[in-house]
Amino acid sequence: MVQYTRRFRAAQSTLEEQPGPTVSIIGNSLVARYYYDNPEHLKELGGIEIGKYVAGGIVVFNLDTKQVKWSVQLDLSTDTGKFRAYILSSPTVVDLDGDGNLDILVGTSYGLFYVLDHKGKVRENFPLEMAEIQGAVVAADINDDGKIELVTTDVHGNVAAWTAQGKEIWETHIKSLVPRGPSIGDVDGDGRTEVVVPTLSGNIYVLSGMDGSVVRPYPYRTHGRVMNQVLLVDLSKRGEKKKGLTLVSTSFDGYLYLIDGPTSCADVVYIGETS
Ligand SMILES: [Ca+2]
Ligand SMILES: [Ca+2]
Ligand SMILES: [Ca+2]
Repeated sequence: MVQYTRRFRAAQSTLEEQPGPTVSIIGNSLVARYYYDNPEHLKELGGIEIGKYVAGGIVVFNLDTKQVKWSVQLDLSTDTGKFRAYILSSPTVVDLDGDGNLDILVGTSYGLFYVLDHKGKVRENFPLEMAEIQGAVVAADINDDGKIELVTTDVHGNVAAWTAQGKEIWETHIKSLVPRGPSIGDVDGDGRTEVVVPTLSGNIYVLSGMDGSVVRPYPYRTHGRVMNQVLLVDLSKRGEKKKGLTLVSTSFDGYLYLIDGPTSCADVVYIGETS
């Protein structure tokens, strides 16, 4: 069996709200060099340069006992190919089937969207294929039917909504790399939920949660890359009935944007930070 290098690209989320032992999940590429750092061990590989390989996986720690509960390997690739096995975002944890155990959702640079159960077993119908996924997977009721959907985004500007069982509900193409996961909320205050997507092009898209269509007057155009997840906040003052939410985002143009959800009119604050 081929062994390979794993490198940490750690992003971590802690399941503190869960009763019982605290568990931490890390989506990673983990440095397991210690074994092959020994030249004697390295010989077992028969001349393979393990530094050229990448593997991504999930490791679950019990923070009480400080021990690894389990780990599972997902993708394996070389470090030079078009699709590489990095995991660049935090896994999302949510109980998809209501059995009381959290499920783990993660997209990989290999372009695969995984849902694992609480023991690390890949759920039926997964992984699903997209282009390289950099943003976190979002789980929310985006079409207001009381059931949770899953939303994934990729570097080709594909935004896709899936049922918890992995059946595609809709897919929209917004023609720019999506570096972070979407935000979910009733942006315009009409009682229906929207999906807000940041892009490398500087456009912030608002999509209908029902069918993925672009909600006008969006996209909102900033003049630099939007590399953060967009924050959705209710800025209405106490007692005041304001419609919708405010979209808050930075951009690489140096401004902080506060965009009124229903009208897309923005207040901008120069913060001078362009990186
Ligand atoms: Ca579950
Ligand atoms: Ca739903
Ligand atoms: Ca709405």
